[in-house]
Amino acid sequence: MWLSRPAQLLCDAWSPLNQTPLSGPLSTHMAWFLCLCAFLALALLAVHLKLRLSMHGPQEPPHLPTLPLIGSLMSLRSPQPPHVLFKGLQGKYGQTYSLKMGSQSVIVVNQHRHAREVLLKKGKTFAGRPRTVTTDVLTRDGKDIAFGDYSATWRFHRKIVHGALCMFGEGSASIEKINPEFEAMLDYSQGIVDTVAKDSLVDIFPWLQMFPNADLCLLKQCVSIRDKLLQKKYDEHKANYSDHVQRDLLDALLRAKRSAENNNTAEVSAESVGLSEDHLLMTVGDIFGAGVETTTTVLKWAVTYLIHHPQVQRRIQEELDSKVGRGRSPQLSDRGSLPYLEATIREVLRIRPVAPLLIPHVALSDTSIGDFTVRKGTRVIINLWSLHHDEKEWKNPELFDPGRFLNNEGTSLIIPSSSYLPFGAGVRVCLGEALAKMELFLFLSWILQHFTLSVPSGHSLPSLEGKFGVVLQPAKFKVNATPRAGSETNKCQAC
Ligand code: 3QZ
Repeated sequence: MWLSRPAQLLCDAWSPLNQTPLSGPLSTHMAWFLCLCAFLALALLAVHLKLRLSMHGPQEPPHLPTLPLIGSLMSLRSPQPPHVLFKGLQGKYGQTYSLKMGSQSVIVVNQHRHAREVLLKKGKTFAGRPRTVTTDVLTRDGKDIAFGDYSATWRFHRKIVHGALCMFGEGSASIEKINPEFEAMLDYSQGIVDTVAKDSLVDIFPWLQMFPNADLCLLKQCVSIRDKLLQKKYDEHKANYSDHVQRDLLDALLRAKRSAENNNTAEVSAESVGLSEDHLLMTVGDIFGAGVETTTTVLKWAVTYLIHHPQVQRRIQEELDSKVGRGRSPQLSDRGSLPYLEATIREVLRIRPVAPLLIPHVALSDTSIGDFTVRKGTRVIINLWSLHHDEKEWKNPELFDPGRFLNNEGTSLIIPSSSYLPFGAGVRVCLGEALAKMELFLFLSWILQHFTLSVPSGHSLPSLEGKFGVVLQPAKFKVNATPRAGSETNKCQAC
């Protein structure tokens, strides 16, 4: 049918050149032409079929070179941190490509349309988590919320924590004094961040556990310190538990555990399987860990950028002076009237996302991303770094400019691109988003109301390069906090 058409057309086009009747050597010419035409038609068919397949049919994403056993490790050796390397590989392989870590298939997504498909449209299909050696050590084989795989238990668990966080979010809980326990926490927590879930070799090749491994050793030490603290808190809470008072998250979890155990309805008792002591401890560990590491990291990045951009600092202070004044501390109710501060927080979360690769997802069944087929069990890494630094979505992405989150008049907040997901999205979206935004606002507004931040003389500006891990941390730096005129606080130097 359609095959004969192009051949026909081609022959017609050529025939005026053959004025003589078909005889002798000319007929051999004609035969050659026909052959040529047939060949061309076949070639066209092949190209057409290939195009059709690549446009509509199922197809594997472009693949990095792979060797048996080690997978794509050779292409991934680089002085750059993984999120930057993955962004760069787009040039050669396209925005969504696959690779192998050992024998494990991994798809890397560098653009927001595919990211939204994975997290939102097919959120449940991609709600799984991989099990790795380090996260198994940290979470007693995935009994927490952040690294635990998708299941009925996980859903139930998450619902309780979500409810508890909402309840304690706004104002009711007080920030405790810094005590030695808290300092110990900061200490072990850093050890965990340095070693867990960064796709180190032992996560790719679990058999490497047989050999001595300094990182894994440090992780186990830190986890055992953490476990003692968690167990102590758990025992205290259990001893003082009362059905009538709920002081904190652990009280809420204990209450849910008890009511699930006392309740015999089929639904609840099936779900209550998940509320073991281990689950509660691991969840509290998650919340402690996330609470400590994420907010401090964002604050450090905010201070870094404010030192680099004194004009941004000045503008926030002017906004604070005119909307809040000096007589009282800023409150959550001031958030609506301080758009420039809010825009600055958004810009910090864009330019240095806390988790530049989020936490890997796993496909729970055979599915697809865009036109690419995805096999059950494939890991999917959303490269938030690429989304937040996409040149097509952000003008001058490496430039720190809070103004991009404001309308032209600078009076109200906007989200200028859909390529912005600092807290992830969908089924596994960050549980602490609201809490984090409140904390960041309160800390930053208070600091800038009282102090002006700058580099101590003789020091250079802090580095903007982060240290990659499960959170992207800035390197250590020194900062001067100078009390603002009219502020009675003494000059102090912090690290
Ligand atoms: C940014 C690893 C990964 O995705 O003591 O907030 C316990 C467990 C060290 C939870 C890092 C879950 C810090 C930030 C969601 C994110 C510690 C933990 C884990 C902490 C968070 C971590 C994570 C998260």
